Amino acid sequence: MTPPMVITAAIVGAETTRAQTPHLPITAEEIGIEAQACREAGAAMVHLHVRKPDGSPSQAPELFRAAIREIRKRCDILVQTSTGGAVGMSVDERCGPLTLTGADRPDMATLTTGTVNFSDEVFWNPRPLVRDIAKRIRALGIKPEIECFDVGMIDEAVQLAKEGLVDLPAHYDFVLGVPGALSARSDALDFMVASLPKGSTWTVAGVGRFQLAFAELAAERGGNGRVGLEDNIYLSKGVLAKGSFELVAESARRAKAKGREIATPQQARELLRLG
Ligand code: KMH
Ligand code: ZN
Repeated sequence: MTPPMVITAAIVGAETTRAQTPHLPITAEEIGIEAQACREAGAAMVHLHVRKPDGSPSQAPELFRAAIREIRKRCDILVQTSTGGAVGMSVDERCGPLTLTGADRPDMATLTTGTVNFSDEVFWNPRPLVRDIAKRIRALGIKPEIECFDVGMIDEAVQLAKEGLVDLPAHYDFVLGVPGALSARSDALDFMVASLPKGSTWTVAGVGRFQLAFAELAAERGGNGRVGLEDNIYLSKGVLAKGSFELVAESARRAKAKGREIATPQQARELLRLG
């Protein structure tokens, strides 16, 4: 039987600006309110970045702590913190949220396993840096989501498992449609899925106009979907989403139309083997 679909809401990101959409949450309270709305719309997890008060991206632990507290006081949604941050950040900066422990500890953290062109910039992930982040995620006792912008990043996760830095079966997120990287094509998604080690779980994050269509494809193929303002600000052509929650609601509606149940945070915890 096909398991319930885990919807992840990428509610902040590092690149989306308030000039592009007034609906982007920036303060801890705005992030908490948006996370709750996404939970009510069907999301089981938030993929979390944070911003300084001026809206610029940050990986500061105190900003993550404040946002996580605002989220957790409102709802039971799982919190996956970014270790990607924004292009150009140092590894220590990127790993800021991995210093949070106790009640503030994230449920998951991202781990990108290779370097990729990221629009006109480079998202820099050389192998020693990937191993450094993998060790810090492991030391915190949480599970990584392997961020794959191309298929070689799946193979690198297998290599990390051989080195004892990642456990298999792992959970992967395929980011498709970043300008300069692998485009959002259904055959690319199929190749990614076919390249996974047995027992893996996966999510797809389609960028821009591909977002909802790829969450729907994931629903059809038994996978999971990521939507939200980090990757796409439009609900339909020219119509801004009033928040990530509208994108979550639409992908939940489409998934249900394909016969998929929507996972609760507790079900997501079990399906993704978060412990
Ligand atoms: N902002 C991108 C450069 C992640 O969160 O792990 C990287 C990113 C991936 O968003
Ligand atoms: Zn991110």
